[in-house]
Amino acid sequence: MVDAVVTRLRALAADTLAGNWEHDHTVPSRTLYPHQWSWDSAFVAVGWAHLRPDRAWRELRTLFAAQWADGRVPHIVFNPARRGGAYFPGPDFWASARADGAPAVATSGLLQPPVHALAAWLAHRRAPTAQARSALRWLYPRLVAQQRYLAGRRDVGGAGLACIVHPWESGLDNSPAWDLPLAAVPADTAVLRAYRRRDTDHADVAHRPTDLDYARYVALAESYRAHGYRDDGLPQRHPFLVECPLVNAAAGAAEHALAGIAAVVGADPGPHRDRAARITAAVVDRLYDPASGTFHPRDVRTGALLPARTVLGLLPLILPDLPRRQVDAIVAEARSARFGLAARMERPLPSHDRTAPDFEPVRYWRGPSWINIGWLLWRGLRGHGHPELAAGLAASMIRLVATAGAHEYFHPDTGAGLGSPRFAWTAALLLDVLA
Ligand code: 9YW
Repeated sequence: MVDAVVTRLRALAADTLAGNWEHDHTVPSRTLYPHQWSWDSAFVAVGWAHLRPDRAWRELRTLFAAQWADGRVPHIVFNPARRGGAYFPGPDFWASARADGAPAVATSGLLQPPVHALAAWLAHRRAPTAQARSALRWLYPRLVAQQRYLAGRRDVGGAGLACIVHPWESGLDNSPAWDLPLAAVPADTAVLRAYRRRDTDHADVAHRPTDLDYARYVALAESYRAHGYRDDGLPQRHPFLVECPLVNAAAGAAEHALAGIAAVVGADPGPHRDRAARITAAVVDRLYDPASGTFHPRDVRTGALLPARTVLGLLPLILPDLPRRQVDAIVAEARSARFGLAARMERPLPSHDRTAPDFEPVRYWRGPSWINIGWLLWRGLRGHGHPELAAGLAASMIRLVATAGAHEYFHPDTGAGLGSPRFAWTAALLLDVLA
């Protein structure tokens, strides 16, 4: 790539991250998302590590300072200076102060994919300074507690995988992956009369989840909140319980990262390696479908795999110890017309099977291309010996940002920028891809 383009992109990314920095964390977007989001912070830390490692560590420390007593890392930490401002559902809705074990600061009660140990490990590898070691010493027991929560209270299915209780926990809110289990959640858009959606103040309605989606999101969150966000008895009372390939692949990758971190902080890496192997085996055993040749979420309420072939199916590739058979299957799925991965990509990687009847090119996680997903797959391809495909994907991601800017997501045919125009993880992960 031409040096001038790389220099311009690095400057754009640095400027976007600096513009979204908010005293001790980075907001995903100044307009749409004015608080701290969990997995955004992990991606953002990977980017800050290239520019200002102090901010990478600050970002993670701020997030983990809001960890709950049971180990869960909340998916949103509300900035008290912004009060509820401009985001729904805000702190009054979540009412975390009323739940046992919640931190002093207001948070949501849900989680997001646990990509934080990986981010901390990458940040340390980039700049292994005394500051980084000290941050890792502080983070290590907290990252371990996060994993313990997932492997313990959230193992609702009893097979060694974590369950999500809400589509928001997958990070891919309105992915077609969730259509079937969501359809079973009783909800009526009338519930929204009590609230006001704020996302559609800032983004095109056609690019966002629908009102019916939101009614179900609210119903699920209210159901979890009604029991103080406790996880005992979920099968008897909670209408959405799913084992997600991304959340569990991230948990497995986290154990690999924790093995590395343990060695730095003087702890024993062995148990992390054992747990990593168990998670990978459970992901393959429970979520791989030999008939479709890809991974699917499993609905714990019905016991069935969910049939949609979304990009979630490709993400177990981030597991360093994924067996060769499943690696080959994912690569074949990614190279198929459904996702179009190639050493020279014609179009960006979509978030859903582009040949499916429910593929929607502008609606959020139902088709558009996202840089965080591309980055995860890019890492997986490099780790499993596919440098040409990884380079093709990287070139496609760089082209998107070079042409449209650091958008939240992109049109999967034209590459046009969609959603927030100055989005933190797009900037952060671009820096990593360019490095
Ligand atoms: C929402 C902040 C978050 C991401 C999620 C994404 C979206 C919040 O924004 O959820 O209100 O729609 O789906 O992955 O963390 O960037």
